Amino acid sequence: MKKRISKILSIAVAAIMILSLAACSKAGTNQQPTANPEPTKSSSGSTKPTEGPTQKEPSTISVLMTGDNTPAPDNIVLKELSKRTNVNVDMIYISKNDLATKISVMTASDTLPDVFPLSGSEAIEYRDAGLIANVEDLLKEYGPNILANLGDSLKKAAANKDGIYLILDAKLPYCMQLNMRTDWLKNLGMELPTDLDSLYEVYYAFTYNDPDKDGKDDTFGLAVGADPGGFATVFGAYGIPVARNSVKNILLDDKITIGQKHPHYLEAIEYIRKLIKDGLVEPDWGTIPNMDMFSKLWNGIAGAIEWECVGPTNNWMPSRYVEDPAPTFDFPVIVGPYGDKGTAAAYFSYSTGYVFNAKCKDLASAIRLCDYCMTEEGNELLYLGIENVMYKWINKEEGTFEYLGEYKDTAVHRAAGGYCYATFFAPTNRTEERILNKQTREGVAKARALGIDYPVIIQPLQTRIDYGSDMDSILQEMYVNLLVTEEDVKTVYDRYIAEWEKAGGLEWEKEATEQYWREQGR
Ligand SMILES: [Ca+2]
Repeated sequence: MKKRISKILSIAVAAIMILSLAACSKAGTNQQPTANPEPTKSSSGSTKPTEGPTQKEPSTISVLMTGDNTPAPDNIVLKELSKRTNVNVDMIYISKNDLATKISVMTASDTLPDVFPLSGSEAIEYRDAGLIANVEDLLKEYGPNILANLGDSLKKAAANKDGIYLILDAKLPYCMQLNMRTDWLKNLGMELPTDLDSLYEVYYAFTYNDPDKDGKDDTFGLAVGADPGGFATVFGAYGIPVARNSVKNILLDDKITIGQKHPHYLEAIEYIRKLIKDGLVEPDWGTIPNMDMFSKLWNGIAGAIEWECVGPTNNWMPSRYVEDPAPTFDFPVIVGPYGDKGTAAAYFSYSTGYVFNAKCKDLASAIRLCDYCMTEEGNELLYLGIENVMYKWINKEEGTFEYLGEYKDTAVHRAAGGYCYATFFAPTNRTEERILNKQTREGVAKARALGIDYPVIIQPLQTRIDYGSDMDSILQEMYVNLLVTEEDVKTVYDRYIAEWEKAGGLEWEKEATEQYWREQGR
């Protein structure tokens, strides 16, 4: 894939070089912008005088972004955005599946828009080909909100070693956490668990002590599947950073390795084995699809789930739950035997974002536009729409609002431009999080505050490209087998780790460690 893109790009760059050479020889001048440009011919052919700064007409800035909606081309949200920023926004909105092709075609035909999304490795190629702008100096003047949101993180992107080319997505992921039914705890006269022993006692009581008081043996402790993320809090109690679908890397004696090699990994495994053996968790955990796993929580069968709390206490609340009244939840913090707690920390993605076309005629306006989108006010416009026309706040502090009139219809709201552009230069404190209910917002903050730090390697590693999928499937198979094996757990573990090391793991550890310390400046 990477090779293919490089090839397309090098062809495109060659084509552009030929085109620009032709243009130069024809015009007899170079095309570098100057501080005080002479009157130039616009594309329509009319000659426009240079305007003074006070009466400057708004520039048109073209933007490419992806989404799953179908906003009307000239909708009121874009018009409002243009008005507020004094920039005419020319939005090209396409399906995510079409992005790679669209960028390739636009690159080849030299029609890239002023602002467009690129992955980190593509950004390096485009930077080296001279296609995207270094906006480091302009950001200081026109991008205060971008800098306030992303700050030092910008320099961590591999494309930004000698300038700032790639503006990262300011979104922070949600962290995994334990969501536990407090109405069941109340029925049982129990408190929120605080350590692994009291957690076991709660799961035991949720399974065997009729927490829903219906006289039937019809419940268990935890809704969970085969993803280690379903026990992220247990791993975290042993200091191992685990997120949804990923056990993170760790630093062990200054060397990068997998979280599965953490010295307390098998202790966490033994604890989980006991929960399974004693029947306290989803019995079909090895094979159950996510939706079926969730439904055990929604139907009052499971009393807890490890998931980002945005699901259990906000998005699913109350409509997904069959009980009336709906269950109540809290987020217990489980401290392990060595004092560890939490789940894998939330970091910005260092490899996705937007870039500015090196040929953009008004980079200052392009950055001003994007910077406004990275304010709470700008993101409110792009998510909720125009205040008091499309929506109104009921209680802004509480994050409650209502859509107005025809905009109550989601299709009408999105056709008018509401929601569609909400991810474009969204700030970290984005509207999507600000309209979560209070308990969920507090839960999100609590989970992030308890994040377990782990080493991040920014540059893609060749050993991951070569052996990544083989290595990952060995580790996933190991996890499931460790939880069910009748053999000695350590023997099984050693066998799988040896297999992983042979399948590329040792090579990966070497490359990852070297690359990590290089990126840390050692
Ligand atoms: Ca029962």
